[in-house]
Amino acid sequence: VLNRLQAQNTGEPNYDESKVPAYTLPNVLKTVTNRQVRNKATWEQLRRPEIIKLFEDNVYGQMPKAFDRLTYSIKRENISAMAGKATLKEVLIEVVHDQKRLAINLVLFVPTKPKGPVPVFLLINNRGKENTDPIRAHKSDFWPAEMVIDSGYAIAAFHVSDLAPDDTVSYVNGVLRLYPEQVTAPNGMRAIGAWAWGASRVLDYFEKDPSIDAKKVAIVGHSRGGKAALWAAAEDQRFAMCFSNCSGNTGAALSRRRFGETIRRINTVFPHWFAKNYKKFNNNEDLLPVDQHMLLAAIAPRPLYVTNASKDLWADPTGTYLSLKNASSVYALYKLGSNLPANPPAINQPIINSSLGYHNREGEHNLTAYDWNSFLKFADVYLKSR
Ligand code: GTR
Repeated sequence: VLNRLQAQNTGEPNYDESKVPAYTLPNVLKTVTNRQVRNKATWEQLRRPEIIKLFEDNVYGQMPKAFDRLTYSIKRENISAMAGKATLKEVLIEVVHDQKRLAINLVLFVPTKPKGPVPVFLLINNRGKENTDPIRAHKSDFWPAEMVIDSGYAIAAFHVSDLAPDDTVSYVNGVLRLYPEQVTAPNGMRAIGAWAWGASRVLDYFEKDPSIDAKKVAIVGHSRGGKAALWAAAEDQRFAMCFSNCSGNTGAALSRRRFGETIRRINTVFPHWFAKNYKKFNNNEDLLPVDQHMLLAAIAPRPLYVTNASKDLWADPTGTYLSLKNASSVYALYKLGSNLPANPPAINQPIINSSLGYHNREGEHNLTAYDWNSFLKFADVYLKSR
């Protein structure tokens, strides 16, 4: 205990499993009025909305649902992109609210001559814009568009800076201009919420694009983008599938373990990511009415794939797997996820045969071809065949 307190006071991250404090997770299947959830109906009508509200009020902030209108225009189309394998569309999505306008730039590749509307992978790009180069002069494994097209899926991406620049000061210069009350509210959304909000607006667009099967949209994010991907999928049940890569603290990893990154550290270094209320839980994890297994559970019964990288202890691979395992009691209400093993699989052994998929890839904190290759296998099972 002394070691943990010392660690918290000095801000040193703990990487020693023996120093993980004893903790009790909030029961995902018990309502705030202490009612045990035994079936899908009680989960969907009572407990799930409760959990979403707890995350809104205490962690990510509210998700504004209303806006005056959404329009789009195709800025550029190339029907023979990727040497004829795909059609490129650069789409300008505009959201107007209270006479203010927000532009989201979407890059979208759709396989040539599909049999019908195709499923799509949508990446929340939190890295350089060159990763999603529409011209394909720059290619990167962070968004391996050719590989996804070759597998028969469409692939799309938007950049987080369109919604909220990833900066402690200028994060307000995006969607928060349309909802200024969010900036001052203790439970107002900030950057991570804004990115998730943007993903839902892209999904609004997909619903209007006949080449896309909007019932089969997989949301993908890495690290801070992986936190936003989970929040988007939890908030917006239209997302069919979620891939959260190396999302760590306030992503897929359990906060109460205080292993690697902590709530205090994330709120200190990234004060613009989460609701103001979240700061109450700095060094105070046990008081949080949620932990991250409940966020994963809120995605049920939709297939969810979570990853870690073996050298990325900052994102707590063990705590991530435990979080997934603890979400499985909700998937079990749908008779899903029961085959998730009790213990984390060995490195480079993806779990594909469960609605709760997982791998711990060898290597560093990153989104790589290995990760995408596993995502495609998982999607082939749960998205393509349906
Ligand atoms: C780190 C941060 C993590 C994660 C990561 C990333 O600095 O502490 O929570 O978001 O950045 O986004 O790559």
